[in-house]
Amino acid sequence: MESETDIFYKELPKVELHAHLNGSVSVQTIEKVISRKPHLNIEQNMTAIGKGQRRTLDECFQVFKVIHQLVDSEEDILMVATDVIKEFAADGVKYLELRSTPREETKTGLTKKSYIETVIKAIQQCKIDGVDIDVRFLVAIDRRNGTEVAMETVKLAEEFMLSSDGLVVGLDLSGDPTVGHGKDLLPALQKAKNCGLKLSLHLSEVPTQQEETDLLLNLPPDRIGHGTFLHPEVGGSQSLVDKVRKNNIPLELCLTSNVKGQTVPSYSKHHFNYWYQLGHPSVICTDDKGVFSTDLSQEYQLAASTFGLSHEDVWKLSQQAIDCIFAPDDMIQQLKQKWVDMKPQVF
Ligand code: 6MZ
Repeated sequence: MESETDIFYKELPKVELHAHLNGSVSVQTIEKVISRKPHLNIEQNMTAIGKGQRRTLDECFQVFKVIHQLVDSEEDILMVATDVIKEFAADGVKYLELRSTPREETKTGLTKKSYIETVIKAIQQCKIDGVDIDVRFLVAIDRRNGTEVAMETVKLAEEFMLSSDGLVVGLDLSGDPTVGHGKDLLPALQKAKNCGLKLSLHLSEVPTQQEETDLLLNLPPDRIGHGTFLHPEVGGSQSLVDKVRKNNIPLELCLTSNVKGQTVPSYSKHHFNYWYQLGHPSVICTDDKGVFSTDLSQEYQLAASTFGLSHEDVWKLSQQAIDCIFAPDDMIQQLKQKWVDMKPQVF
């Protein structure tokens, strides 16, 4: 049975800004995909990390490879994206920025272009079906694919930004942080910024990225994913923190992802506290709700119980996330009105 507290977090209107499409696939949807492809011999427990379990970050990246094997056609992507959007809506998310790395698969005829088109189709279909959520899309660059692919991805993202009725709003840089170097991707990221794409970059997800982070912060990005090792207490530096603060760059913070992926030793040691205490814009996100077996309500609840936030504090936190979205001002105003309309009389 759901307690009153659970209900508060479910009903809390929320903004989700850091969600990788293939990491967000639920058990139910994975089972549907598996049943279509029994020959792959993939079982559901190979695609998710359950309660209390931990993996190395490297093992997490192996999980994505399994999911990519399963989700490899337009039909799969349409189903997965539609289900993910509906699940976020059912969890009380009112605005979602979904991100995904376009892939091509010769055997199914999937191309990078049709990949993006299919995600857009899912977003449009959910709107037509009256699902209570606004969704935007960030095209992702997987850092391991290097300079040329990054440049191609930016070109595609730019094309879609101009042709998707405002649904494609930005670019994400993600992928295994121990592979590749941001300096090789800098020209592509600069080009993206110059053509008006918003940038959300995974920065300092592991401790060895100081130099890369320093370089990429000069762009500067519009938001930072994780930023786990930015601050001096964990081997970062005051100058990195100062750069982030000077440009007021919001952080996307994913508690369970970092704990299960073992880049953070426990919830209570999560860097949410550091940035929250500074009053720096910090947005609670899920990262990969399917792989890490979580949802956004649960992430807010965990942040609150770990760091002693009141319901009113939590409300403010979810409301402040609106200012960090990549969609233009009219969407910001609509969301702000929604929060006013939904605000409880008492907390
Ligand atoms: C970095 C991550 C990630 O793009 O196929 N991804 N990149 N750090 C993380 N922390 C755990 N979680 C997910 O979704 C899966 C892809 O998202 C990125 C990886 O590139 C992964 O392959 P899409 O929809």
